[in-house]
Amino acid sequence: MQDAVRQARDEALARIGRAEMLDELEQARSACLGRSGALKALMQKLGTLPPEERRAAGQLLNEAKAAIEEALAARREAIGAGQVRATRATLDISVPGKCRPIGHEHPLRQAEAELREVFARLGFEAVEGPEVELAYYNFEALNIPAEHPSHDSFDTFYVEGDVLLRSHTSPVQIRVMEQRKPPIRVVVPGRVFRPDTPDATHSPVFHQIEGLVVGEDVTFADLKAVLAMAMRELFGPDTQTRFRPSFFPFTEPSAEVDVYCEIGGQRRWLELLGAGMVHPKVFEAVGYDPERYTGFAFGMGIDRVAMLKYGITDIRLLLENDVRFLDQF
Ligand code: YSA
Repeated sequence: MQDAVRQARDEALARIGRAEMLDELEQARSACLGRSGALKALMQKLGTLPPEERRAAGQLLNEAKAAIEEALAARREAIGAGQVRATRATLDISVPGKCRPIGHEHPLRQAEAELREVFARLGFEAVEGPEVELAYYNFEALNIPAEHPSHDSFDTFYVEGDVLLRSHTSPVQIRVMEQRKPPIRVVVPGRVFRPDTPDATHSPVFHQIEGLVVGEDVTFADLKAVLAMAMRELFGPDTQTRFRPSFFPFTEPSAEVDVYCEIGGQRRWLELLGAGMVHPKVFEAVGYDPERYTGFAFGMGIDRVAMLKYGITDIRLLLENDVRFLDQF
């Protein structure tokens, strides 16, 4: 009897050890502890043994049952934790692999990167400046005196005193010229802020790329050539560009530049940038000799470039961060 118990126990433990799936484990359990299992049959036989043998065999049976139950619990845990490699049903090599979604650059960043590239090819170095700026750089040094009505066209969020959120990237012109001597050829991409009412082409937070070229005989013709070339690089060889006379206190003469394009199925001119020849007062503010140096500058809306490039009809879509929209670019 005792040999039969040991044999049943060893067989059960071996079978439990081989089980790789929960249903196999269940079969092992019922084959030994189930109603018609091996151990159950031996227990029933116990009553037929002479009393002197019965005690020892009973004890052995109890020990075998405890060992089997312990082995079952340990194996169940191992299968559940995935430590045992499932070799059947769960391994289906025809199931497609797990695809981790990879993000991509925001369309505004893509437009900015392309602008940096286009201007790099035209010989411009990219620099950056602070978003929180002093009124002196945003206004006074650019020949916009505090009491001057042109302040209004660059409506501003003030932080405190004469500290503000820059309303354009033009203050970086001053910072660059304070630090360097001509020749200068830089672009300055960055975020700017204005209390503009949001609509399809205006946002209170938007992006500009400033351009500044200073040298000994820089002319308006250079400005036109650089901008026309940049627009063709950005939007294709047939792109039409229009210069309209305008006014900026920091340029003389000044122009606004539009690009002819299709927006929402309609072809029309969209204003992309302001530009002009650097005003002599600006050179004086940074200690450059206005008799010796001339220069041109421009400030372009990056959000508007993204709208044109990607056919986006409303600027607000760019800043809502709706992945369903952004996924398309
Ligand atoms: C002009 C002469 C220079 O020598 C240098 C720069 C400039 C540009 C000047 N600093 C400026 O900010 N002009 S601007 O007010 O006309 O803005 C330039 C461009 O920014 C616009 O042409 C437009 O493309 C974009 N923009 C302006 N307000 C915007 C906006 N884009 C989105 N939302 C707004 N609220």
